[in-house]
Formats: sequence, structure tokens, C-alpha cells
Amino acid sequence: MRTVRLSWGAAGLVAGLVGLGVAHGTSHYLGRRLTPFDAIAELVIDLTPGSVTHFIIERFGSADKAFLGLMVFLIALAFFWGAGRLAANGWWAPLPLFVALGGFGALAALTREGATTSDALPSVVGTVAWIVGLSLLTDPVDRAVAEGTAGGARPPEGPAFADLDDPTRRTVLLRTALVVSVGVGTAVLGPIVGKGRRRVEQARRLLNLPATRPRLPAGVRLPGDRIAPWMTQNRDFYVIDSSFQKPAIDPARWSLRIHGMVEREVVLSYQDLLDKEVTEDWITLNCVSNPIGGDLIGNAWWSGVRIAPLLAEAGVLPGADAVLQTSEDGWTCGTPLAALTDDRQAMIAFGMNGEPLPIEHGFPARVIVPGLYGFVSATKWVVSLEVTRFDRFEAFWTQRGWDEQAPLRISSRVDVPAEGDDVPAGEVRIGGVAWAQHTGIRQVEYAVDGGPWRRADVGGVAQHPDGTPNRDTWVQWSATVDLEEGDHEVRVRAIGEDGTVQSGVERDVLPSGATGWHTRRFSAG
Ligand SMILES: Nc1nc2c(c(=O)[nH]1)N[C@H]1C(S)=C(S)[C@@H](COP(=O)(O)O)O[C@H]1N2
Ligand SMILES: [Mo]
Repeated sequence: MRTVRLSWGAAGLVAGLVGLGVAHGTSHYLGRRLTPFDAIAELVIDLTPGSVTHFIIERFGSADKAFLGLMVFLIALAFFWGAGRLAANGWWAPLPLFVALGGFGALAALTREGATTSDALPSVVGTVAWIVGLSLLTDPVDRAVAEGTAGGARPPEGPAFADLDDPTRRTVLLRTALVVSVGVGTAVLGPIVGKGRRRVEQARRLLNLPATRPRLPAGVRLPGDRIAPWMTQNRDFYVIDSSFQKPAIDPARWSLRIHGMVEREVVLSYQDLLDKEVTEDWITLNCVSNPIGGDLIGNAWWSGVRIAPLLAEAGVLPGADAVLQTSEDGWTCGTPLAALTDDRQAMIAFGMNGEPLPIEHGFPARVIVPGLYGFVSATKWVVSLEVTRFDRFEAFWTQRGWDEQAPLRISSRVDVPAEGDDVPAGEVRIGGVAWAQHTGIRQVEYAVDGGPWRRADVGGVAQHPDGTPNRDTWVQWSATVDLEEGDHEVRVRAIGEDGTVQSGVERDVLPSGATGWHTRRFSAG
């Protein structure tokens, strides 16, 4: 029979998880955006070099945060286990680990944007719960050893369960149950009674916005399934940002400040924003980190207020060429002033596909600028627009090795057939999407098995509110090809309204967006 041991390491894990649960519950109760765990993860994001981030985004896409969370969690588990093992020498022995992890959590929380001293509280409370939990679990065994009822000395891996006398065993089990209930209870109750994200979700659901429901424009959809839908549903829209926990902002507390090189500062409350003239349009947003063939792109119906008149109200001073945008969580980006003042539909958006912006996508308000990558334009949870000059600041991603101004690259993707698909030989329908926002797509071409480029059918374009053609969205493309049995490949390239032909040179997403032709390999039989 295997000996069941009261392992110090396992006791350490239980106590550590309880500490984590208590820290989690406390920060939710206090309505903090970040638990100590989240704060550590975000600090890691801040300190990670751009090349590593880009590798992770390329590998994991919108699941990058899950990957990071798992890494931080595994490291925390190692600390918990280690503390348990050290506790074999006395409750004080793991002190350096308590201080290191608890202190790191507090420090991470304190260095986040807009942090106050109370942000350290969840780490402190969690660490105390960890220490108390661990000594509660190990102390009965300590005493049993001292009283000689645990069958000899205190073994480093923990005493065998069978060697303990009944009262000690009972105490251990009872205490485990108690400690675990406190951890789980706090973790579950904190968010319920607290004033964090749940409240904001409620406020969001109750909003009645001056936004209309999207109506799919005629002709934008080509026949044939499995091409990405022309309109991307909110739940399918990619999520990319540097925040480990999304800011949950009560609209009643939100305001946007337009300042810097302006004649007069403008401050808008959420209600002020809704009271302005509303504009709505279809705009495709994509990420500079989108690899060739990737899905960090989506097309939505945005409702908001145009930025140009807001800047005019503030009165931009001569010499300015940029707007430095800042989000509630301290992310920044630099946008060319001209893209916000020309006649495009650059807006402070409050609605996405006819609904209040989802929290993930920037509730209560974000910026959307047609024709620019997200990292230089599309600030979620936006709170400040500072009119300035590019030579006076360096924004978040530029500090991490990306270009200061990365003009959007024309690109295209094959959606059908899927990579490695088996399709019946004969007539095969192929298709996908192509984009060159604010320039427009003139033509899409495909080549089968390295043959000549041929023209594909291209879906219709939407119209702006004023009736002019909308070049700010992607288009669908498709074609029917005749294929013999065997292996095949199809590739695609787009040609812009300005005559630019999508480059076949394969270039990485860093520092200014990927280039190359997307190719799909499949077989017909
Ligand atoms: N506050 C904030 N806004 C942000 C970012 C961010 O990290 N923080 N990332 C930007 C980037 S790189 C992109 S591609 C878009 C993505 O917007 P989405 O998540 O709504 O698709 O948001 C932009 N806005
Ligand atoms: Mo991005």
C-alpha cells in the first residue's frame, strides 16, 4: 500500500491558493481593476521586450493573456510549494518567500497607472492569509512531532498520515476544510458584494444609446459559405491590448479631456458625448501584429461622435502634428493630427454593432480612425487626447520597437478552402477577404498552383452616411476554379484603388506590419 503523506509541499499549495483567493476577493470587494495576480501579469507585459510580445501574439493571438496568466500561475504555484517545504523548519522559515511574492504583488499594484496606496491592500491581506493558512495546516503536525505521536522526527517530505494519532488527523482535516472555505468564500463573495466590473456590466446593460442597429449593405456578401462574415459580431471581434484585466469604468465617472496645443481645453462627460451629433459607419479595424493569413481584423458598425469638430472646438494651435491618446489604464498611442481633422469618419465611438461598446472593446468610449492600425489610433477606455508634436513623446508600442507611424498595408486572405482541406475535384469555390482601409480595393487576384494571376469577383462596398462609397472596410472576394485530383495551392493578392499591388515579399509584423501573399494548401479528390 502507498503511504499517504501529509506533504508539506501540498499544504503549501493549499495555503498559497487560499492566499490568492483572499487577495482576489479583497481586490474585487474594493472595486480595484487588478488583483495582485493581474498586476504582476501586467507588470510582466510592461517589462517584456516588444519582440517577445510580438512572438507571443503571433503564436497565441487573442489567447496571449491566457498564456501569460498560466505562466504567472505556475510560478506562483512554485512559490507556494516551496513555502510549504520550508515550513517544515518552522512557520517563519518561508518568510523570504512570503515577503518576495507578497511584496512583488503589492509593488506591481502600486506601480500601475492611477494606483493609490490602497492598491497594496489585497496583496497584504492575501499574504497574511497565506501565512496564517500555512501555519494552521502545519502546526498540528508540529505539535504531534513534539509530543512524539507522529512516529519520530519531522520528516522533510511530511509525516505519513497513518503515523498520526486520531486527534491530530482530525485537527488537520478540520483546519484544511476551514482554510479552504475561507479562501473560496472570499474569492466568490468579494466580486458579488464588491463594486467592480459586475456593477459596470449592469450600468452598461441599462444604457439606451443614440445608436442604430447595423443593417448589412446590399451586395457586400458574396455567395459561398465559410468566408469570414462581412460584419464581425462583437463576440467574434478580436481583442488585443496590454491590459491583463480590462478597465471597468462607470460611465458616470468617465470623462475625456482634450488638451495640449489648443486654445481652450475641452472636457466631455459621457452625457456630453451622447448629446453631440452622432455619426455611424462601417469601419474595419486591424492589428499591426496580424500575421499574413491571421485573424486580428474585424469589421463593425460603429456609433460615436466625430473627432474633427471636437478638435475644432478646442482650437488646435499651429505647429501641432500629432495627438497623444491615453487610456484609463495608461496605454498610449500617437495619431497623426491630419487623420483626425480630415474628412474621414474618425470618431470617439460609444457603440459597436448597435450595442454599447463591450468592456473588452473599450467601454464606455474608444477611438476609431479609418485607415490606421489599432496601435496608432484605436485607444480603448480613452480618457485623454493631447494635441502635441511627434518629436515630443514616444508612445507605448514605439517604446517597444514598433514604428512611430505605420501606414496601413494593403492585404488579403484566403478563407476557403481551409489549410489541408479535402475538397471534391471539379469546380471548387475559393474566397476570402481583402482590405486597404481608406484607400479601397480595386481588384483581387488569385493564382492556383503557381499559375497566372486571375481576377476574382469582389463584393460590393458600403456607403457613408452622405452616400459616397465607403473605402474604410474590407471586401469579400471569391472565384470558381476547376481542379483535377491531387494537391493544390491557392494564393491571393489585392490591388488598391491607388494602384498599389500587395507585395509578395515576406516580411514580419514587427516593426510596421507583415507583407507577403497568403497561400493555402489543400487537396482535391
Ligand atoms: N487602452 C488600450 N487601447 C488599445 C490597445 C491597448 O493595448 N490598450 N491596443 C490597441 C491595438 S494594438 C489594437 S489592434 C486595437 C484592438 O482593438 P480591439 O481589441 O477592440 O479589437 O486596440 C488598440 N487600443
Ligand atoms: Mo494592434
